[in-house]
Formats: sequence, C-alpha cells, structure tokens
Amino acid sequence: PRTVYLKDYRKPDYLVDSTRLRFELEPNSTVVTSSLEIRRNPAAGEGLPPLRLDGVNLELVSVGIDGVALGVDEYTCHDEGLIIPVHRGAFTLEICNRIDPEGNTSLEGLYLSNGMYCTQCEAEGFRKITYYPDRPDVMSKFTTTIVAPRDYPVLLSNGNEIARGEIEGDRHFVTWEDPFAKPAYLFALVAGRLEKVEDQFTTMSGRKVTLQIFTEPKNIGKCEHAMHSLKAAMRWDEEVYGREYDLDIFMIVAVDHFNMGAMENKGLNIFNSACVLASPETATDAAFQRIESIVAHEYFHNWSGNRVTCRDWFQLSLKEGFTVFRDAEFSADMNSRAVKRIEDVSMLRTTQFAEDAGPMSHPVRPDSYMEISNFYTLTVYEKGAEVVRMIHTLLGEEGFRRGSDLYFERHDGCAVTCEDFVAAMEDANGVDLKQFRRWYSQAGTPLLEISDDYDSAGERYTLSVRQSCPATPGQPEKKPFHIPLKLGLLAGDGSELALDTDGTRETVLEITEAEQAFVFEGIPERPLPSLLRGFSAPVRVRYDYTPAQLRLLMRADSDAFNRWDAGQRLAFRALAQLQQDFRAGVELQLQPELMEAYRSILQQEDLDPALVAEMLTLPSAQTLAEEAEVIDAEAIIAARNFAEQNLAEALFEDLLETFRRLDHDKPYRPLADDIAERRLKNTALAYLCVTEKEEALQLADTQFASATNMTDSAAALAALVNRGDDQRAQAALQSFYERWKEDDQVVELWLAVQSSSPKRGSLEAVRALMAHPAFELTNPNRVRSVIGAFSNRNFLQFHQPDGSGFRFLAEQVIALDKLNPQIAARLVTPITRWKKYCQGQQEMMHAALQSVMDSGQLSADLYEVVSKSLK
Ligand code: HT7
Ligand code: ZN
Repeated sequence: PRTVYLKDYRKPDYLVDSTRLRFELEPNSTVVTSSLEIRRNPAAGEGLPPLRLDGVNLELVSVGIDGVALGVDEYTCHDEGLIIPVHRGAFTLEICNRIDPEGNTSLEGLYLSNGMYCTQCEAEGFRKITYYPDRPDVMSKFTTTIVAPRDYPVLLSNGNEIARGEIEGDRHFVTWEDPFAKPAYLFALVAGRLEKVEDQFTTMSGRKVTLQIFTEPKNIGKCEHAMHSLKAAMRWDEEVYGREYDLDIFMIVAVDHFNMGAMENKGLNIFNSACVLASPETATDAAFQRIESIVAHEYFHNWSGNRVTCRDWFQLSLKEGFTVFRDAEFSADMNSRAVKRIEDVSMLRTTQFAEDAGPMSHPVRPDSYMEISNFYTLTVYEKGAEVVRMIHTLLGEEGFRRGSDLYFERHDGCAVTCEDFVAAMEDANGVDLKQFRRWYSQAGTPLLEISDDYDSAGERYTLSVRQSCPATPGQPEKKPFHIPLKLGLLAGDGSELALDTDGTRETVLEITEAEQAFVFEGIPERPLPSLLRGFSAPVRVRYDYTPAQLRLLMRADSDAFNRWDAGQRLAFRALAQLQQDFRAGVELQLQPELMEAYRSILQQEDLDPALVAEMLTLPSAQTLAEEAEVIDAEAIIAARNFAEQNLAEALFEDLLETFRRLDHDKPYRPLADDIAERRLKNTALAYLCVTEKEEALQLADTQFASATNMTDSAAALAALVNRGDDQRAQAALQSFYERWKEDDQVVELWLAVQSSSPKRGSLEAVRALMAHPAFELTNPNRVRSVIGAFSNRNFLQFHQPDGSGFRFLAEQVIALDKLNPQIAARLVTPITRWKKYCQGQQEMMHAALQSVMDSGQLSADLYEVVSKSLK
C-alpha cells in the first residue's frame, strides 16, 4: 500500500455542485446510478486536467457526459477508480455501476446487517458505493432516490423526504433531498423492516424538529433513553455553544453490524445497537452513560464536523477532538463532573499514553498514513480533546466561547484545518498560540519533572519545572510545549493557601520553556503543591511526594480529581514495591499506609459515592503495564492480586457495612445519584467476593437472584464468575443465558464477562465461546466481546507464560482480515507492544506478530499496523 502525506495536499481539480443518486436495492446486485454536476475548481489552477474519481470493488456499467455515452476507450477504469479526460469547464457526468451489499463483510460502503441495508462512508467508504471524488473537501448537495421491494417499507437517506411512490411490480421508492452541501463521507442510506419512536424538539428560534429512532421491531422498547439523551444534547448545544439544529428532521437508526460506535451522517445518524439501545432490565449504568455521551457526540457533530468539516483526513482531530471535548463537557454537566474526568483520564493514561509510546505513535494531526481507518485513534480523539481542553483552560469559558463562535461563523459550510480552529481561537481573543500549535504536530507524552524550594525567612516558594518528551517514530527531537499547569498550594492542615495578595487559591502556570521556575511570594509555611489539577494537560508529572503528603492530598485537596490521583499514586508505589519483591522472591507484604488510606476513604460518607468507588479501585493491570519501564506480566498479576486480596480481607467489615448501607430496593433510574450508589455498592461487592468467603458469595447469589436492573445483575454475575467455585459460576452463567439469550446486547455482556474473567476466561474457555451459536466472526460486537475482551481485559489469561494467548490472537487476526480489515487492524494492537515486555514474553509476542506478517496477502489496514510494529 502507498503512503499519503499531509505535505502533498492539493486542492481538488473539480467541484461537484450537485449529486443525484438512484439506488435499486438487491442483496447481490444493487444498481447505483449517479448524475453529478461537475465544474473545474477555479482555485486549483489552469487547464482541464483529467477527472479522477475514486472507486473500489465496483462493477462499472456505463459512463456518460451530458447525455452522451462514453465508449470504453474514452476513459480508464482501474482498481482504485476511473480517469476521464475533460473537454469542458462544466458538465454533467452520469455513471451506472453495480455493487454486492450481501458480500460486503467489511462494513464499509453499502452492506446488509440482519437483512437491513445500511451504509458507512467515513472515511473512504463512499468509493465502495459509486465512483466519486471521495475526499472531504468536495462538498455537494445530494438528492437520493431509493428503490426497493415493498417488504422494505422504511427507506431513509439524508435531509428531507421530497417524494415517494409505488413502482410497477412489488417495488416502491422514496426520494430524499439534503439542502446542505456535504462531503460524501456524510452520505447515508438505510432500508429495512424497521419500527420507529418519534418525538419533537422545539429549537431556540421556535422551529419544530421531528426526532425519530428506528430499530428492528424487537428493540423498539429500548429507545427511550437515547431519545431523552438526544433532546438533552440539543438543548445543551443551544445553551452552551449557541448552536441550533438546522433540518426539520433528525433520525437515528440502530444496526447490529457496525465497526465503531456510531456515525454522524447528516440528519441520519447510524448507531451500533450497543450504543443506542437500553432498558433498565437489559443495560448497565455504564451502558446508559455511554449511550448518553455517544448520542450527544454524534449530534454535536452536526456543527463540529458537518457544518464545518475537515479539509483532508489529516485534520480528523479538528472534528473529533473538538467533539469529544464537547461530549465530555456535556456528560460532566449531566453527571458527576469529577467522576467523568477521572474515568476519561484513567482511560487516556492507560490506553492513549501506551499508544503514544508504541510503534503507531503519531501526532494529533498525523503527517502520513497508509490507511486512514487506522488513524481513528485514541490520540486523534482523546488526546485531541485534551488539546482543545487546554485551549479552554488557557482562554477561560468566555474566551473559548468567543473563539468557537468565530470558528463556526467564519467557516460555516467549509472544509477547514486544525490551523483554522486555532487561528479562530487566537483572533477572537487577541492571544498568540504559536507555540501551542506543537500539540498538533509533535507526538509523545511530555514529562514534567517538578521540584520545589521553600525559603521560610523570605516566605518565598519556588517551583521548578523541567519538561521533556520522548522520541517517537520519525520525531527524534521535540521542542518545548506550551503547557497549562493548574495548581493550588495546601497548608499542613489541608487548607488552601492564598497564592497572591488577592487571595487567589488556584492558578494556571503557563509552561513554555524546557526549564522554568515560578516564584510565589508571601507563603507563610512550606506548602504542599497540588499539581496538574483536573489533569490540565495530557502529560506525566514527576514530583517526589512522601506517602504522608499523598494521604493529605487524598483527604483534603479541594480538587476532587487530585484527591483520586493522590490515591492512585499511593497505590502505584505499593504495587511497584510488590512487583519488585515478587521478582526478588521476597515475601509480599502490603504497606499498612495503603490499607489505612483505603479504610479512611470508606469512612468518608460525605463524599460522592461514585468518587469513593473510583478511589477504592486499584489501578488496573493494564495501567500498571503502561506505567512500567519493562512489563513483567507475571509480577504485575501477582502484585495486584496480592494487594486486592489483602485490602479485601482487611476491610471486609467496612466493605460489608458499605454494601448493606447501599443495598436497598429502589426503582431503577439512570440518574447520577443512583448510579453513584450502585457503583459503590457493586465495587464493595466485588471486593467482598475477592475473599471468596461464603458470606460474600451469598450476597452475590442473592443479588443475582433478586436484581431488577442489569447493573446489579451483571455485577453479581461478574462477582460469581470471577470468584468462588465452578458450580456456582456455571449455574449463574447458565441461568443468565437462558433468561437473556434473545437479547443481543445482554448476550454480548454475557460473552464479555466470561472472556475477561481471569478465573473462567482461559484460552480453552474462549475457544469454546467462539464455538457457541452466539458467536459470529462477521459481527464486530461479538468479536470485541470475546476476542477483544480476552486480549485487552484479561491480563492474566492473555499473558499465559507459554505464549498461547499471543498465538491465538494472531490466528484470529489473520482470519478476520479476510472479512473485516478495520477490525483485524484494531484487534492486533496488544501484540504490537512487544518491545515493552520482558524478554521471554517479548520473543513470543514478536513471533506471533511475525506470523501475521508471513500469513500471506494482508489488507492495507493490517499491513500498516503490523509492518510498523515489527520495525
Ligand atoms: N465519525 C465517526 C467515525 C466512524 C468510522 C470511522 C472509520 C470506520 C467506521 C466508522 N464508523 C464511524 C464516528 C464518530 O467519531 O463520531
Ligand atoms: Zn466523532
């Protein structure tokens, strides 16, 4: 596969003013007819170069210009598209081609999911539908006619319905017109036997918008939460960003086969069923919250992505980073702000930091790619959102809003760059973000090494900061970043010291140099710094806290995020010591300070229970692996199990008390307070069951038998599967499956609970699950629930010392690549990190990865990831 470079970007030679499409749907031979009004792009230069259209896996039927058919020698058709000589500055191009939706297992372009036709065009899927300039800077007005047998009663596309009728025989048609010019990646089509729920939203200017959610009939009872989330998101975007919805109708469709979470097609969002369907009986609190945030995310794209789109795919973070930031703020406003931040940062530190330190490390705005689908990454999305958050921190709420207003006003209807976004922020606020732009171009996670000095005679406190950033592929040297470091200073009694004569108690230091010192005057005692509050920048911070200082921060910091973070630091240290002792063959012992710190968390009844739950949770094995210089999987597992076991034993009575206090019968509501209580109760239950005491397992049994919502039911199931005897676990698994086998989302949960279980998710068990009728290699949700859960969340079983887990993953990736290259390229990630492992593991992982490379012709997706990781 060839590499595409950002530096090679050229404006499109031709523009497409209007796109008329007609689909005659048939499972194996859908006929697509297009009529494109094309003209030379005056901004692209002189002359009339040939027109180049993208097209992949298409059967060309005919090509015509202005009503005249072209002979086969009048154009060139090759594997990746069509080349047509041009003789006029403006013309209408007519193309007819055939496609095979049923044979399309890649889930890109037009495909069938359980008999329903649907599309996925981002990033480059439209070229699998018809020949077209498939690039985001070609924006066109689409009119789409869908013709299908009458037993596909629902026919949807973007925009507003403008015509429908019957066609001789048993067919009918519907025509849709989208008044907004859009790139082809936002095109969508759906056809099927679907039902809908409908509601209405009145926008801030008083327009009425029809809201519809379509699903297969059996799922129609699972749409209420998504509809509620959609209306909340629409209101929030009006209030916080002044953004109003622009069409008369907004539709969501749930599909079972989908490569990602959802897609923001104009006026017709398509969702992975798992990210939209929920009912209290079938979905956990985590699923409810995920749905709320994804529904909002896709809706927010209507402005940050659709009205203002990307010039090219290198700018992907322009829409994704900004939209993730917007959805995170929305979720924070709807739920607990601190807990949302903790969840997002833990995920970032574990997974994005690992990506940034691995073979696929790339800047938020990558410089090159072989396959763009590989760049829908944690870096582009999550780190991209952190970059936007830093701008927000530097400019403040109002300054940021001024910047976003200017950005939307300036670029409405255009395809633009990350540079345009930053420039709007600068221009609206009269600031210079020149150095800040390095966050877009330099990869890697910066490290801040912080030390301090206190001069008691002068009451002067000096904080010295040194920043560095490790080399990443293609970027050996890094220039200093512009880093906002939010901080406060605590007195010995935990109170917040004033940082200046105005009595300010929190400030944002702007770090711009490789080494820099900040002086605070009038500080009456040696302070304890609370650094990087709210995780104000995506960096690592090294500061030599004593355990007593960490305990003080845990107890007294006014910044809830840093209270949690102090606890994590304490746990990291204890776990690092345990790993070291394990390797040295020394008897393991848990530091009593950690035990006491955890006990005191449980006793703070005034804290948000969800925050208590987060604070009680030890860093995951994956997080410990990310933090380690060299990963020794065995030592990590031994240390973490030992710590968890000891905490559970020592705090048994406190945990029991917490569980009982929160174990009350309340009707289910997916609201923040109730979610928080369930979270703490189930965290306590999981700990209690770690002891495998009969008393604890009986609590899980009782909860499992009597739960009236999936959060409690799934938590009890996981406790029984992960702990205790086999008979009990099997009985729970069996009854759960019998009850829920008709429900796709619950079956996926059932599969994942087993494959991620250190105790029950052995490789043998995972292979057995793959042979279960519920497993389907062509369904990405099933693949993620079994193979993904095993290799990403079952640290113990995946890292078996004989390397069997790595070989299994390689084998599955090879098989999947033939069906769905995007999923194969994502799934292979765990074995691409081989360089960080200790020697034995490293060799086995490398061999597994090499076996993928040697297995024959790989897709471009998989080839890119594997070849870069083998280097
Ligand atoms: N913008 C959407 C991206 C997406 C996607 C990308 C590649 C392959 C399949 C895909 N499905 C959806 C999702 C989003 O960020 O909103
Ligand atoms: Zn998005």
